Amino acid sequence: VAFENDLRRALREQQFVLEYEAQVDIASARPMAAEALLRWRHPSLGLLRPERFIAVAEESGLMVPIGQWVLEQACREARRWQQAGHPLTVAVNLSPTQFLQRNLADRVAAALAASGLAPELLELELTEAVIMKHVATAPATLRALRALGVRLAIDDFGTGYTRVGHLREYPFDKLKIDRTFIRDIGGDGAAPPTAVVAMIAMARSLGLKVLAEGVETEAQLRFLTQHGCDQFQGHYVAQNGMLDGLDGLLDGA
Ligand code: G
Ligand code: G
Ligand code: NA
Ligand code: MN
Repeated sequence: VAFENDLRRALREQQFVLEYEAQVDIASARPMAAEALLRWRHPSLGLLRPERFIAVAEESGLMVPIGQWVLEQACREARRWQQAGHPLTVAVNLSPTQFLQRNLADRVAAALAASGLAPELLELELTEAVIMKHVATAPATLRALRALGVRLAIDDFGTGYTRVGHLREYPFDKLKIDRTFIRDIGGDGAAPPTAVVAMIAMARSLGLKVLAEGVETEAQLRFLTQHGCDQFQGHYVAQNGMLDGLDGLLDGA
């Protein structure tokens, strides 16, 4: 397939870039972490988001080397933030095929070693779907990653069917509430966001930090604050000057 060859060339010719979305601590109103979001600077189509190419990358096996590049680049950039006096955690998304690699923990360790980044400053995001698809192997993989000292977050929470029992057994540090739930907070005639309240309560009872994705409005942030949410990310952050002081550090390269 031509498209697959384009992806191969993109990797070789370094056409991938990372953009960063800050994750803000609600209590201090300070950015504590940044999520790396993959983009393809396509020579003729412009900047492409992952939904345009991740399916083909996964099917062709190319998501493993692309994901490794993401890990290494994110660790390098986080190390640079630290050296600039801003020791933010960097959050990296792991794809299903990456999660299935037998030597995943070794690959992560290699990215840390190459960059000199402390493991505590790397957080790996796994979706509910990935974990549930591999319930048999997930616990061992998660434990191997956690043993490196990196943080683990469960992504897009609420969109899948994770059982609370599993959450209790798995060594997660953070639960990220999917933005589809946040969208409904404070809208006209919106149903009361009981699901959000329940997810925050559940995360706290399991000792997990809880982050809300896709926060865009003051009303949403107020609601989350009142209900004990720990962190948030979304367009609200940049639009309200909450990145002041980072001086373009998160612009990527
Ligand atoms: O915001 P954006 O359009 O970039 O994200 C679309 C989706 O792609 C999100 O679900 C996000 O988690 C995912 N994504 C972004 N970057 C990466 C990446 O480096 N690897 C993987 N596997 N998924 C990513
Ligand atoms: O959870 P995931 O990794 O899929 O989320 C990243 C996606 O969310 C990216 O596509 C990013 O561009 C998008 N995104 C980030 N902040 C916001 C926001 O405040 N509102 C909406 N609608 N999308 C957002
Ligand atoms: Na994510
Ligand atoms: Mn998500």
